Amino acid sequence: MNEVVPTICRLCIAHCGVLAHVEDDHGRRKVTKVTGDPDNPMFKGYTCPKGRALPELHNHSGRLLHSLKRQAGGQHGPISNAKAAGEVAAKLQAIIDQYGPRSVAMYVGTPNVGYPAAASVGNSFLRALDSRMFFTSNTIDQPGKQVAMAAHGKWLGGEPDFEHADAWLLMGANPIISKSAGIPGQNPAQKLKEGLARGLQLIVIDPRKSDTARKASIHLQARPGEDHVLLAAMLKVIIDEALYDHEFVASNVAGFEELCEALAPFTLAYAADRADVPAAQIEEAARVFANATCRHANSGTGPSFSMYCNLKEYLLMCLNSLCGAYTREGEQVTRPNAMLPAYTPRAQALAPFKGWGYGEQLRVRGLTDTAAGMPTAALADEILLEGEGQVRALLCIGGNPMAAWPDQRKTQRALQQLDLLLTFDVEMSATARLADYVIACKQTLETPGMSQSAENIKYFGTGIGFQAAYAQYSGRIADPPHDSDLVEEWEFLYDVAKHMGHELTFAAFFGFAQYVEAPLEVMPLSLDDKPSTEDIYERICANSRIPLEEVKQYPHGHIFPGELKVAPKESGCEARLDVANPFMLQQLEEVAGQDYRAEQHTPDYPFRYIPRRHNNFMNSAGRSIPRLNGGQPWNPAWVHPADIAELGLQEGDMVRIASEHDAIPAVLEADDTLRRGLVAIAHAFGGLVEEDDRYQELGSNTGRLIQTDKDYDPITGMPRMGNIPVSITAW
Ligand SMILES: Nc1nc2c(c(=O)[nH]1)N[C@H]1C(S)=C(S)[C@@H](COP(=O)(O)OP(=O)(O)OC[C@H]3O[C@@H](n4cnc5c(=O)[nH]c(N)nc54)[C@H](O)[C@@H]3O)O[C@H]1N2
Ligand SMILES: Nc1nc2c(c(=O)[nH]1)N[C@H]1C(S)=C(S)[C@@H](COP(=O)(O)OP(=O)(O)OC[C@H]3O[C@@H](n4cnc5c(=O)[nH]c(N)nc54)[C@H](O)[C@@H]3O)O[C@H]1N2
Ligand code: SF4
Ligand SMILES: [Mo]
Repeated sequence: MNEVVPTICRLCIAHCGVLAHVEDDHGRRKVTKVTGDPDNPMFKGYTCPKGRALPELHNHSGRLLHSLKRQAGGQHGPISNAKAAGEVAAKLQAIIDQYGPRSVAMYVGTPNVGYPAAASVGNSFLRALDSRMFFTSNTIDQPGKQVAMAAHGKWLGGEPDFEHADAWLLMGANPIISKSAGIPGQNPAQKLKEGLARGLQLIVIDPRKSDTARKASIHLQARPGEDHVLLAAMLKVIIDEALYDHEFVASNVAGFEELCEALAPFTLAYAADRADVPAAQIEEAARVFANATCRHANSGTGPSFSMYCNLKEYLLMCLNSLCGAYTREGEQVTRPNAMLPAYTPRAQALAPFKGWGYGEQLRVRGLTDTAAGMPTAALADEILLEGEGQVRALLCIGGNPMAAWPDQRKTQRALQQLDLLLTFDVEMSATARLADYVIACKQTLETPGMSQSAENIKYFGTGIGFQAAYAQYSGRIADPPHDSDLVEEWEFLYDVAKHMGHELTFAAFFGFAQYVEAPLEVMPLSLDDKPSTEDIYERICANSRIPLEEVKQYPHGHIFPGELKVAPKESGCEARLDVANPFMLQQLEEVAGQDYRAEQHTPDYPFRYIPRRHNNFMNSAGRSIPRLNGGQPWNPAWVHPADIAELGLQEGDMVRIASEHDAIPAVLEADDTLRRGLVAIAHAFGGLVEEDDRYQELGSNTGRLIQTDKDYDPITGMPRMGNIPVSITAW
């Protein structure tokens, strides 16, 4: 049975169509090699190192083959999934009986993009318990995108096609590596190359000459954290020089005059001094963007982490709206639906909507539910803070709080205090090591997959998704390892719900809370008749524009025909894109009033920590695979070579990186792509707090440098996770 089977890599949201080489392993289908699929019309043979390591990820010796339960002595011992489901049901019931439903919280992490049923059944499970404490990694990622969309509104014609653009602005995104921000993720390096060949002007704002910035026509290698100042100055140039789209603004934008007034302090000289880039460069970037005919501006995680995440995203939206940088009436829609329901994109605004201050209230920092979801940065406090409503049980679906949440020390204290910590994982993550139950899961190639999630991402404002009516479905192509007892996340929760006597109803959700393109499909999952994952996917796709059966006819994926043009504005539509949201303008005023020179001058902590991603790892996943870590399982601290020399240190030295809040060990590595005075470290590494001396095996946890309750966003609770003042000293 040696076969080459087309399937989908679901490690990241790009969802590349790949070929899996499957061999017979004593009656089990085992994946031995993954390569690009030249017959896939969207990806045309493209993969990345992580996708090619799928066989190792599925078969490595550290993979969990059985679920585990923490024993009395603290060690973990195996438990069957059937038994674990019964025990967990009883424990949850006891906790709810004693403390109420709010004491149970759920956290959903990044790998869920590969499992369309997991998060929706998870959400349904929590609602069945009557808890609203549902958190995701979104509020420690780019929550400003959804918050800003609520404040600004959204253009329902969508964004222009990168492949026809003559200018593009990327603020703190490195899509060549991340495949997840700002430009389409299907072989982004090739897409950029083609763009540059046709004369695309790429504008990048990044303190680092990243793989993407290296290709830029204009690279503003600014100080981190000053993106909103640069955007404000660019907007001011565009307004002062009357370069904006007068007709678009007159018919679709509200608040123009107030915005002009609020931008007054942000002169070129001010922005140039504050962000430390030449004024002429900011001016040129503004002119190039405004004068292009097909363009858009988008961002990634860098600016999101360095404070004012909502304001930065909001000003990006203002830039797009003043320039009318959208797909307009009669033009071809960039992201038509295939596995999502058919819809009519219109040349009109979706009016702003309430984006925060509603739903479940947190007990700390005045935080509430938001358009981006519940503030995850405050969940550790919700666990630690005693009193009514205290969280006592946490269920993690494919997430790793110990690696990813801000303030690792506090996170560990919180996780250790829980009455019940359950995590679904495929290996013994740092979080799993603290868990009462570690539920061992099937991996992507052992479950069916479909491209719908990668299509759905367009609603999150990340500028990615498929630029065509592309769809692919893959059945299960590998079997779980011999002698294993693995489940899918949704199935385990279904079994727990059944023990508790709760019927689950889950909603297939297309769009976002305030804007749903197709009627919500609410589907009961009968307790008497357990569906299969395939049944659930069929139901999720019940209203797909291209029926699932038809998608299945094309195992290598297919671009379905059917041009979709932006329809005219509905008669009577008065919705406008708001460029003068009071909260945002108040933040702009606050920024203008800051003593920025004092804030930038932190002599005790002379460096600034900034985040960046590593090509070979997907957050904390992949670190244990020699093929991916190349024998170096730690994450170095990248510093400019001149700074290393000035510190009297050398590459390879072990150093102490300290913020005002905490400190971590790290290994120095020279990187001359950085601005001077910065230290960049990839996130999601590290073991437990007490394991710093194992840094060469486990890496350094950047979350430790972050304080959650000092500098934080008042809406999403996201703390300063970048542009953190730090010092570097020999260990
Ligand atoms: N300091 C700092 N903090 C950050 C960031 C940063 O840049 N710097 N980035 C933030 C961002 S953008 C994000 S999205 C979050 C990420 O936050 P998380 O999503 O919580 O972190 P991951 O490391 O992606 O956690 C994934 C976990 O799922 C497990 N896993 C892998 N594959 C599977 C699978 O197939 N099934 C199951 N059940 N589990 C699986 C992995 O072993 C790992 O334990 O972190 C945020 N935190
Ligand atoms: N290979 C790989 N791919 C991934 C991931 C991974 O871990 N590895 N993680 C996935 C996840 S969860 C996400 S959210 C996406 C993220 O995707 P991206 O946002 O593209 O992530 P990064 O590659 O870290 O790029 C962030 C850039 O911001 C810059 N930067 C840092 N601080 C600032 C600042 O204050 N202002 C500006 N303008 N720039 C700044 C950094 O130098 C860096 O080049 O990637 C996804 N894809
Ligand atoms: S880009 Fe993402 S989906 Fe594509 S092969 Fe790499 S990890 Fe997999
Ligand atoms: Mo992320």
